[in-house]
Amino acid sequence: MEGYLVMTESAYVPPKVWTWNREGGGHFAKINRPIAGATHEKVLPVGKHPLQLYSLATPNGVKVTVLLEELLAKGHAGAEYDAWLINIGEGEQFGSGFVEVNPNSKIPALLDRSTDPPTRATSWPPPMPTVRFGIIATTTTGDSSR
Ligand SMILES: N[C@@H](CCC(=O)N[C@@H](CS)C(=O)NCC(=O)O)C(=O)O
Repeated sequence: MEGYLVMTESAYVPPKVWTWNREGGGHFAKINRPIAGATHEKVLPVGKHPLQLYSLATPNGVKVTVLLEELLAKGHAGAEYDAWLINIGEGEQFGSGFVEVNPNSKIPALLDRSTDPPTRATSWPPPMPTVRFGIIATTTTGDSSR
């Protein structure tokens, strides 16, 4: 069947009661856990801009960087940000500071420190680009039509 992907493995049958197979499922299954929360204390670094981005250059991790860079290229100075590396391969998404910003322990996570208290903008939920674009567009130029 040229041009088609042929599935050779049998269909996945979910177990009645799920158990965590830490070693199964490859690299990313190993870093995921069936429970939420911090595994260790780690204060996040904070830079000079209101927007603090905590992420890593994975396909999902670059989404907010792309958004902010597009806004900056369009002249939205309010989209200036400090970017900090969260190495999910090393479990840094389970540090206490990161979990405070995003309890789901997923990158990318964005913190807006221009509000009191700071606004936690993470993509799970709500969809971050929509929320962030609205906030950035209205707070930087007052013109959200561009
Ligand atoms: N819905 C989110 C998903 C974010 C997501 O899945 N991030 C992954 C990396 S690409 C992550 O943080 N994984 C770490 C973990 O699950 O512990 C999005 O589209 O940005």
